[in-house]
Order: sequence, then structure tokens, then C-alpha cells
Amino acid sequence: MIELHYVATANGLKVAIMLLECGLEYRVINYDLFGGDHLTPEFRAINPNHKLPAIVDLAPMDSNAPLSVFESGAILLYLAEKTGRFLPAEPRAKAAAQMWLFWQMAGLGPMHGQAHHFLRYAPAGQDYPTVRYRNEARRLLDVLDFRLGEARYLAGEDYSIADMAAWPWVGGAALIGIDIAEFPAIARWHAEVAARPAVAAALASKETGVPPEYMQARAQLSDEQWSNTFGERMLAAARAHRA
Ligand SMILES: N[C@@H](CCC(=O)N[C@@H](CS)C(=O)NCC(=O)O)C(=O)O
Repeated sequence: MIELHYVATANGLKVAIMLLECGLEYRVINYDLFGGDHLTPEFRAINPNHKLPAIVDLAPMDSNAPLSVFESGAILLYLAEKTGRFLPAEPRAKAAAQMWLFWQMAGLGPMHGQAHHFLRYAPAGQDYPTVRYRNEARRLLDVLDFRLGEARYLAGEDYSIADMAAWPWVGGAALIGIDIAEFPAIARWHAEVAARPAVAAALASKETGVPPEYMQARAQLSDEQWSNTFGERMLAAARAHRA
């Protein structure tokens, strides 16, 4: 049994998809980010970075005490190793899966994340960061389109954790004003991955599907919600150990 500490964002969805793809038994613990559920000392014991997702494996491979894993890329690698699935064994395909997984974690996710922040959450009228991050978001989609023009999946022939990591971020591109129909290879791959039963099940589930409040083109947050997500309460949680 695995506890999935979860919010229905791109980083959360990739882990829900992997758990379903592997047929692992799991229990979802949903967090309200705007309400500050992730800022507690209890959650810091699971993820000192106070971000979601995280998992707690109640039956880890070493049969010892429950094991917490945070960072969605590390979680995908952990589950791939636990199950022996979705990370190729052949060295070139394995290197490709890891390269594209790290590319998603260090590039696509953070840059699209900043584009979402400045276009959807930050006060309007900030031209420089808006242009900078939307350009970078588009550039990364061009890179992805090139790769998916030369290979069926990111690691090559086979669907892997690299596809699971990138797919939910690509799905969110419309919210930052980018139409993936402009990228033919991405559009082909996106539809193919969307048709996988595990992906459809993650999206259709009441526990892991994305609720309307995370789909707004322009989010309206109260002062308290802003503080919990981007402001003082979020900053205070990271320094609470010195208080
Ligand atoms: N690199 C981390 C990013 C995690 C992350 O930023 N999670 C967001 C939701 S997608 C979060 O928890 N935000 C809460 C906050 O920033 O206070 C991962 O991939 O797990």
C-alpha cells in the first residue's frame, strides 16, 4: 500500500498515472494548497520542501519502516525500480528515458510553471516575465516536438516514465495560451497517451482528476489563499524549524 499525498496538478497527475499503470494499491490524501494544508509540521516530516506530490510507501522494498519519497521525478524512478516497469533496461533507451525525465523536471515543468504563475496568478501587467516565460514554454515545446518527430515515445519505442512526466504539463499548455495543435508530433503523442486506460482513469477519478478551480485562465485568490500559496505563510513554513 502506498499513500499518495496529492494535489491535482501536473506534478501530481504524473504520479497518479504511474500508480495506475503499475496496478499498485494506493490511497489518495488530497491537499488544499490554497487552504495551506501543505504547510503543517506533519507534512514537513514527509516533504521538508512543503510541495506536492509525495508518497509514503508502507511496504518498501527493504521491508523496513515506511519510506517517504518527494519530488515527482524521484517518485517515478522509485516506483519504476520497485515494479521493474516503465524504465527500459537497455542502456540507450534507459539513458533516453532518464534524459527526458530530467529535462521535464528541470526545464518543461519549471518554465511552464513560471508561465502559469505570471499569466494566471501574478498581478496583471508584468510584461517582461510574461513574455520571457511564455517564450521559454514555447521553445521547450518545439524541442519536445522535434524529439517526438523522431521517436514514437520520449525513450524511443516504448512508453516510459518520461512520457508520464511530460504529458500532464503539455495538457496544461492551453491555460497559458498555447495550442498544441501547432506542434504536430506533440499532438500525435498527446492523443496516443491520452487514450491509455490508466491516463483516462487518473483524469476521470474524483480523487485525482483536475477540479475546475485549478483550470481557471485567471485565478482569483483571497489574501489568505495567496499567502498560503505564494506569500508569507508559505515562506514561514520553510523557516519554522528556527522559530
Ligand atoms: N519539483 C517538484 C515541484 C513540486 C511543486 O511545486 N508542487 C506544487 C504543486 S504542482 C506545490 O506543491 N505548490 C505548493 C506551493 O508552492 O506552496 C516536483 O516535481 O515534485
